[in-house]
Amino acid sequence: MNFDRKDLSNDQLIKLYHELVRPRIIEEKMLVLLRQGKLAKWFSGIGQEAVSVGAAMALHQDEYVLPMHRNLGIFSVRNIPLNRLFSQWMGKPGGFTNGRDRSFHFGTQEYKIIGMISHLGPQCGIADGIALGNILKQNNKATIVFSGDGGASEGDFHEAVNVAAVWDLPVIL
Ligand SMILES: Cc1ncc(C[n+]2csc(CCOP(=O)(O)OP(=O)(O)O)c2C)c(N)n1
Repeated sequence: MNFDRKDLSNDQLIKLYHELVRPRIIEEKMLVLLRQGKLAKWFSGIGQEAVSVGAAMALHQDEYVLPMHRNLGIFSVRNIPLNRLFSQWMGKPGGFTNGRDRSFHFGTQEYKIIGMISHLGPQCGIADGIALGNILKQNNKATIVFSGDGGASEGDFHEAVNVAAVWDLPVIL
């Protein structure tokens, strides 16, 4: 089979592969903990790793990402120490919400990740705001926001897409 490697070096391809495998290994561990009843819930992104990993790797570390519930690859590519991530998901101190909860709905300014808004749709508008802020500050940065089919049936989604287009915002959805 002819593999189209574009102009990527062996080192770049190996790095991409490692970044793809890392969230898969984390997920497999989380699914075991879920079945053992040690975890309340987990949203699997198995098979979708490349969506998050590719997006995160295309960005600079100081560009904001607004992930959804299946975007573990965003967190792993940003190199958040695993002990902090697992502490967060297990509701232990040392995570990002000091053990107050054990969900994916957390953000961290340190890693330029905005915590997911539970309601599908509204975080697209937040991405517009971040992108507008970057334009006003003349920062040449992109912003990535994730949304699924669920969000696409919400009015917030359509307003945000419209605003991004009308204001020519550097938002990737
Ligand atoms: C406005 C709103 N309605 C309903 C929900 C409940 N809810 C959470 S995730 C989800 C499904 C999301 O579907 P999709 O975006 O296609 O992603 P998937 O989970 O299928 O990967 C729903 C309906 C919600 N969070 N917000």
